[in-house]
Amino acid sequence: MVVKMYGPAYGACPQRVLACLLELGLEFELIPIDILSGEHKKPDFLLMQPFGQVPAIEDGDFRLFESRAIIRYYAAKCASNGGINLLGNTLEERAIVDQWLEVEVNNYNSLIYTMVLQLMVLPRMGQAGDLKLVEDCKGKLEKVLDVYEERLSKSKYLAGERFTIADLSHLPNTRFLMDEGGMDDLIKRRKNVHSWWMDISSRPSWKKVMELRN
Ligand SMILES: N[C@@H](CCC(=O)N[C@@H](CS)C(=O)NCC(=O)O)C(=O)O
Repeated sequence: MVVKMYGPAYGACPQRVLACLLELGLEFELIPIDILSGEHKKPDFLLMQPFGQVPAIEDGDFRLFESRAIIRYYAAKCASNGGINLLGNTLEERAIVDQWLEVEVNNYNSLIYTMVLQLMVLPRMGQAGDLKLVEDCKGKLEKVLDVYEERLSKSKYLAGERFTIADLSHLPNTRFLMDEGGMDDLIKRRKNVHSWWMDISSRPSWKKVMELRN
């Protein structure tokens, strides 16, 4: 069954799902949703994602939204079928993956989401972003990244020695810091975080996501 993946390939949350599908070698059809024209708020799409956000997937009769729920689902499905394992093998290994996925949502994404809103989204809507708030988030992100630096001095990837969905989930927002956000110094000043970024962003799956974006 070909997975239908709804969302623009330039969106951070759709990119998380695309990276996962590509990493797992799953066949999919990308169905572009034009968020700039408000297609994600139209009744047809609200049947897929009642909050009017991207991404959402359709896999036969099965529908799912929330990018991290989608990557957890496909990672678990593939691992249980004996395919590529982007989770741990034991309950404890999987719990560590979950722990870092939660850190990504609560400690990392929450700050970067605010910065993207202030620096990119509001100006595009003709409103001035709050640069003081951006500086505040940047200061908090320094502390979060200090924790990452320490963690990555002890293991190659966040959840251990193997690449997992915990690392994968960080790709879209870290790319924002490195490219559009002009905050690459936050990553480059930290040796272990920088090596980790160079490693995970050079995976063929992520390179393909970057190609799809264009
Ligand atoms: N927690 C959701 C967040 C989805 C989300 O914020 N998507 C953004 C694009 S990355 C979106 O749809 N923005 C348009 C809007 O919220 O109206 C997920 O991970 O899927």
